[in-house]
Amino acid sequence: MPTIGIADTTFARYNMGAAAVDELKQRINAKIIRVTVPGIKDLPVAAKKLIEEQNCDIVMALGMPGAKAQDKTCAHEASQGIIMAQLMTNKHIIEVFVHEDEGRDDKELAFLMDSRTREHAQNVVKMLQSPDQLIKEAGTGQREGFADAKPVGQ
Ligand code: RDL
Ligand code: RDL
Ligand code: RDL
Repeated sequence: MPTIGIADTTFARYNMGAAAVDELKQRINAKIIRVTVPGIKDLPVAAKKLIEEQNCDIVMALGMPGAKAQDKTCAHEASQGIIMAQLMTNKHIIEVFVHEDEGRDDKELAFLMDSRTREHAQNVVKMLQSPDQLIKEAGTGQREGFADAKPVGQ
C-alpha cells in the first residue's frame, strides 16, 4: 500500500487538502498523511519531511499564489524549492498551484481550486498504479482544472 503525503496552506482561500484527500480516498487504497503550513514557501520542507520522515512515496503540494506581484515572485520561489526537494529526495512532489487571478470571480476560483486539485490527485493515482495510462495520454494536451487543450498535427 503506497503512502501519499498531502501538504496545503492556510493562505489558500479553498480547502485544497480536503479535496485531495476526498479524491484519493475514492480512487486508491493508500495511507494518506496530511500537513498544513502557513503558505506556499513553507511547502518545500513540509513535502521533504513527508518523504524523509514519514516515508511518503509521493507528495501533493497544494497552494494558492495571490494576485499581487510579490505573490507571483513568492510562487516562483516556492516552485524552485519544490523542485529542489524533488531532486534531493528523488521522489515526485506534484505541485498544485492555483493563482488567485486565474478565476474571474470567487465562484470560478473555488471551482478551479477544487477541480485542479482533484485532477492532479488522479495524476498521482496513475503515477503510482498505472504509469502506462500516462503514456497513452502523452501529447494529448491535458490540463488540470479548465478544459484540456487540443493536440496538433495528428
Ligand atoms: O514562511 C512564512 C511565509 O513567508 C510563507 O508562508 C509565505 O509563503 C507566505 N506568502 C507570502 O509571504 C507572500 O508574499 C504567501 C504568498 N505571498 C502567496 O501568494 N501564497 C502563499 N503564501 O501561500
Ligand atoms: O507537478 C504538477 C504540475 O505543477 C507540473 O506538471 C507543471 O509542469 C504543470 N504546468 C504548469 O503548472 C503550468 O503553469 C505546465 C505548464 N504551465 C506548461 O506551460 N507546460 C507544462 N506544464 O508542460
Ligand atoms: O493553458 C491554460 C493554463 O493551463 C495555463 O494558464 C497554466 O499556466 C495554468 N496553470 C497554472 O498556472 C499552474 O500553476 C496550470 C497548472 N498550474 C496546472 O497544474 N495545470 C494546468 N494549468 O493545466
